[in-house]
Amino acid sequence: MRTQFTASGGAHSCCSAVSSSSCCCISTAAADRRLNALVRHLGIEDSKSAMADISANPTSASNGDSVFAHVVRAPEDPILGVTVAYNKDPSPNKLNLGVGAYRTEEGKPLVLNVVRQAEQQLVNDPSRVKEYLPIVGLAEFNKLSAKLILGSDNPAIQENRVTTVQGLSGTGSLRVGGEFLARHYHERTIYIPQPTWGNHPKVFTLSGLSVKTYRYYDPATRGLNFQGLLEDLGSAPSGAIVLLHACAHNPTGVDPTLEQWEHIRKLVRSKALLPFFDSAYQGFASGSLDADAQSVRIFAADGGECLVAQSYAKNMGLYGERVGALSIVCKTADVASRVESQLKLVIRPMYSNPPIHGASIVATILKDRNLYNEWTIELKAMADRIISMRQQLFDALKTRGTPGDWSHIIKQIGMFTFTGLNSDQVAFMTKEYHIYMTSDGRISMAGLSSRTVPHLADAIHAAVTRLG
Ligand code: KET
Repeated sequence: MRTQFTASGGAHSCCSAVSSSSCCCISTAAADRRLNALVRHLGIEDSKSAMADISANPTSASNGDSVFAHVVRAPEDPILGVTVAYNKDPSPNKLNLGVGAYRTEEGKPLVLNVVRQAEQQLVNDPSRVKEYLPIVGLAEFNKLSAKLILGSDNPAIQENRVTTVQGLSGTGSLRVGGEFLARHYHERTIYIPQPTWGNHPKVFTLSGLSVKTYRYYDPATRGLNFQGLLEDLGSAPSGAIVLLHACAHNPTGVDPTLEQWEHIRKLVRSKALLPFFDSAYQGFASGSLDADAQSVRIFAADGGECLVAQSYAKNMGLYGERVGALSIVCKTADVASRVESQLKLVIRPMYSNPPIHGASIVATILKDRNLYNEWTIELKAMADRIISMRQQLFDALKTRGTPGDWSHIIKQIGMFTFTGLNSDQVAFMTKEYHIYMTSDGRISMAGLSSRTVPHLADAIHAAVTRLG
């Protein structure tokens, strides 16, 4: 059958190069004829009244208001909202130390050279297509991601006991893991550190888990509250899920030592708790991908089960590409394949299947020895720049004689310093110095440069001396 839309003839002479369906000069009369033909085709007798019915009642509440009139304005996100406020500030001296996003010494976002090279390879390859990926994502990317975090010689990988699915960066991977656990794991409580990344409680609550906290940080020492952590996990119900930051704990910058990790592992295993690692900063804590994966690897090496959510936002600078992975280490290959089949049922109605570009960049880098080596060098340079910012800020505060012990700035690791500044001091620094940071006193060291350190040190000094 011919379609109704081509019934009235060929292209007009004015636009013979285009097909009749996209002709630029179809008259209103011709369009009406086609519409009428469609209405006849659909069996609607009186096209005018049918059309009148369609247009007479625009959707609205019974009083004529918007059906959404009752919707209250939500507050901005505590982290991403800092960038919203920063963007509105016209001051030339403004400084965004809110979101954890790497900046160069010039204060500019950085696209890694290896990422540019990988993208170039991808565009130059004419065999690449834009088909849907499978529900679990790019197979090669998944395999390489599991190896990156668990170690390429990890027996669990060799025994096919690990199932990995591509996720929408770290957040999406945590969410898929959370929803899988809520559906298929017997214990619905997840213990998260106090404090933790602000999105954790929301992600896990909306996944269907019940969120509790364990002590982690001691404000008095600005270090780990190891005793509190052991007590709280020790009194968690057997089987409870435990969220652990793989390295570079956000927001505190305080990690357990390897010895303490070993202690935690024994406790977790003896109580049959289920570890769920959030690895958003592999390579950012020490500059070494292997050193930063030690916590996860000691768990993955003991034969027990665990989950790991990985993000490539920070360590490959792929923030907006939303590339991540969720791995579940299982007891047997058979369990792993059944777990994977259920992960697909979580993913399919959520976003169907993940995007192809970012995962292809990561796979291109991870599988090529030269690109991989270059990546480790660029990653180390980012980590080193952050470490040097710590030293510079510490020195600047010492020079100013700012009251207090600021040694935690150089002791903490990763992207953030948990300064100990309170919300009033933060508000003062934003108002008077146009420095933007989260209200808990966390600053992103990656957003700082040699040029901006004096400005930040002046602001901290003023905040501490005036509002101390
Ligand atoms: N886990 C942790 C611990 C984390 O800090 C972040 C991001 C994520 C997961 C998720 O990152 P993703 O971009 O989904 O891979 N943290 C920074 C950005 C944010 O809040 O979204 C931050 O704390 O600034």
